[in-house]
Amino acid sequence: MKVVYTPAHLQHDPHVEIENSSAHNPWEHIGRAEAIRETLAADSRFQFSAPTEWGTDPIVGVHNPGLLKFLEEGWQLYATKYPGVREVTPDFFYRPALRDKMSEVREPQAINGRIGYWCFETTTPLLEGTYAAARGAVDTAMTTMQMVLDGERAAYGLCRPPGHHATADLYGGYCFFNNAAIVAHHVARTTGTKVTLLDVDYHHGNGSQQIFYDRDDVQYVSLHGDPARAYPYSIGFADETGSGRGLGCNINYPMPLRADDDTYVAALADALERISAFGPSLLVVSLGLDTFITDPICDLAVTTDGMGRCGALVRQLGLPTVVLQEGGYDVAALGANAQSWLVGLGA
Ligand code: Q9C
Ligand code: ZN
Repeated sequence: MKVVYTPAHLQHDPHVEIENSSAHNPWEHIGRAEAIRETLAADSRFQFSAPTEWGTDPIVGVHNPGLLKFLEEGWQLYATKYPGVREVTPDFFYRPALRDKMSEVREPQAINGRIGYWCFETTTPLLEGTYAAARGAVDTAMTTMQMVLDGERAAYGLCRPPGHHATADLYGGYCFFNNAAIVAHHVARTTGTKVTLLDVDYHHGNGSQQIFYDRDDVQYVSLHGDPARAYPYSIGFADETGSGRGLGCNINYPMPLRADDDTYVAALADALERISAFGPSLLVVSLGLDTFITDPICDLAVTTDGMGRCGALVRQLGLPTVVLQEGGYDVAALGANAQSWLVGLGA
């Protein structure tokens, strides 16, 4: 199987994550992608290549150009105002209710206001190299997509930073640009065919759901920790089925605490029936490996063997498949889990 990887991700090297009211070592760090790269590079079933450059057009296909502009210039503006800063996190969040009963929300001018306008939470620091890394992840996703459009049955993009929490207008949840949504949108728009985005990350892909919620050309299907207990808390419930033309094209499977291989595979089998019924020409997979039994920040119980069963089930769909890396935080197990899932898919 072809794998797309770029060292550009090394430029997004956070040292601090503000989570659960504590500042600690980040769960999302460069070692994650390096661990996966090392395992796959040692396995002759995987062939690596570097991404080509796609520019910003695919990004503004799904994202507000204002978000792109902020991510490009925000760190520098902040560091000019606060010299010596390494990692930038909002101290103010622009919530629309602040202007309830007043005129429309507009982007603030001051840098502290701007960052709180484009970012929705505190665990996603913006660094000097973040923009270049996030652009590299989009290029990785788009290059993986092109391999599949050119005839590969499946290919894997080792994207970092991940993408599925980024909405059209907002970054957060370790995500800056929504790599998978950018690919799904690009394929649907340029080929005029239907696309399914299957999200198996532990966390609900709130960004992907938001981007496609009112569309009938991209189906979004997600298995994730029940938002009643799990991040992002406010979205990902089973009764969120889409709006307007998109009604019925959004399908959520909130999973119970400690769901094991059999429970997970049964839900995935149901999801794959819904995908077949939709009739897409291509599948994009948001591959989170944080459903793993010993993931340090999640609470499902999928094993390495279970990851392989999931890949094998997805293979049975018989669709051209673009697999893009999302989360996964048990670094010692990430390589084996990615390998198991991709070998199941048919590496
Ligand atoms: N107290 C991805 O897996 N932290 N993002 C949760 C819980 C953020 C996960 C806070 C988790 C984001 C791509
Ligand atoms: Zn996740």
